[in-house]
Amino acid sequence: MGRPGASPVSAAGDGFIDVVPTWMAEWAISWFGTNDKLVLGIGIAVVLAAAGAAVGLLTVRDRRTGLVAAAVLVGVAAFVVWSRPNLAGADLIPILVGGAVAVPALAWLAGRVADLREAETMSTEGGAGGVGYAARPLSSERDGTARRVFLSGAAGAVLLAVGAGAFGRWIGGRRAGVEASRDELTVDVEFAPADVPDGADLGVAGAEPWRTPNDVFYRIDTAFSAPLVHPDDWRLRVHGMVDTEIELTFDELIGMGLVDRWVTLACVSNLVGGSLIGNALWTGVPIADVLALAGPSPDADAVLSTSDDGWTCGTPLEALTDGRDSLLAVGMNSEPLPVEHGFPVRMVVPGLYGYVSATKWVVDIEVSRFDRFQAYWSTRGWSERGPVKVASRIEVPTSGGDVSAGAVAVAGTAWAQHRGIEAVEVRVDGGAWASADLGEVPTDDTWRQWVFEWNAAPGEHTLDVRATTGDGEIQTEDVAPPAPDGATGLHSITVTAR
Ligand SMILES: Nc1nc2c(c(=O)[nH]1)N[C@H]1C(S)=C(S)[C@@H](COP(=O)(O)O)O[C@H]1N2
Ligand SMILES: [Mo]
Repeated sequence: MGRPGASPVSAAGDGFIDVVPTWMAEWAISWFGTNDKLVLGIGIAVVLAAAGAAVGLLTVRDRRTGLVAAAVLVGVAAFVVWSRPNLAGADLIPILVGGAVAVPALAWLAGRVADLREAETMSTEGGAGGVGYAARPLSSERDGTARRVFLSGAAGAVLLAVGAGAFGRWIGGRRAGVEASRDELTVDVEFAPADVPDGADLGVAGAEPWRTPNDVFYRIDTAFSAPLVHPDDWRLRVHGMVDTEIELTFDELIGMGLVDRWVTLACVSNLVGGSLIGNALWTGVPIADVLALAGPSPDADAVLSTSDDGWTCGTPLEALTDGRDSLLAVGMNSEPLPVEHGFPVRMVVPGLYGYVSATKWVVDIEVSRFDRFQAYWSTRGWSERGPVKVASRIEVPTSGGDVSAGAVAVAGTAWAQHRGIEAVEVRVDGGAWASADLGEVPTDDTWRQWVFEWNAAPGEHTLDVRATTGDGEIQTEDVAPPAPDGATGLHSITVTAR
């Protein structure tokens, strides 16, 4: 299963994400949110450009050392790509083609620089030799020619390198065989319309919609470029502590029967009041049905799932078999899963943070025990289990903004997936908690909208919100950071009524 975009930048990005310290990855996620990869990409491009410039300077000073350094740089890039868990041999092609062009180009350029130097030396000598004015125009002409040759050569080399990179990618794409373009990545499934249930969306202007459109749904993963997996090539292997090991094709999977379920997905890295959360109608096959085909051992307590690009995730077996709507999803809001959200198949488990449940591009399910493995984020200090913590946020009015004194609609969302939200309360200027009105919800597995009619007196005010779960837990005021198992604390805003 080939991946596109095996440019040195995306390859370095993938490798970098694997070796970067957890705190840095988390910092990037919390500061840049979904744009963390863009920032990483720019950073890597800058580093590569700097390394290239350094090698260039080195070559000018000492040709042999510089060329060896250039070859080493190409070798390192090839190694980073090669060490990726989802290596396709074709991924190496752009780097090798790029290297094959770049090193000779560098050697040639170094030769032109030497000419330039020589020309400069001659013009200086001309002056020093006292031959006077006659020598000047001649040598500066020579100087100018050498410079023109060098500059056009350098420009040519840059073009050549870019062209070689593009050619390498194209060849790599052909070689990878499937290398499906995104348009080809579709599935033969009729999806039910994702109509928002009556009363779920309170429609307050400025509040988040109850159903999150796919194109604005938050995205978190360690894949610098999303794996492109063709449904015809997709297989799901179910093995480990089971009676019978099984392997399913895409058609076999969807042939087991599709259901549609609203589930709100949340990231453990979400900050209080943050937006790493979204709600969608997922279409898929109950994971319990697939597990039942294999027959999990009574000694098993966990499932280790793995994505096409080698990311791993540990989920309590119970959360997949206790009757909740845990799915192997193929659809999102009446469409095939977008590539970024796990096409063609991903896991969705109500009530657990994404890092312990929501494996995108899932290809392998191993029934196991928590004492036998550590998954991707657990090895980086995050909690082995990640049940979603109850949370609530204020979406309107905007913090720091102005409102007109009088009736103000304060609104937002609260969530405690799989336990549900029973109440939301708002507190103005540290006073008594007052109940908000709640939107309808189809199940306990989604977030719930709320609205509070506030009679704002002129002046500056602080508003806090808290939620109570279906099983009676009141959201704590205690402040905790996202690591290791989810942030807590109350979302608070300040507004000025005029
Ligand atoms: N293959 C893969 N699946 C993954 C991840 C990942 O890094 N790789 N990240 C997980 C995390 S941390 C979250 S919060 C959810 C986010 O899903 P989304 O990007 O569709 O919103 O995907 C989960 N599934
Ligand atoms: Mo996450």
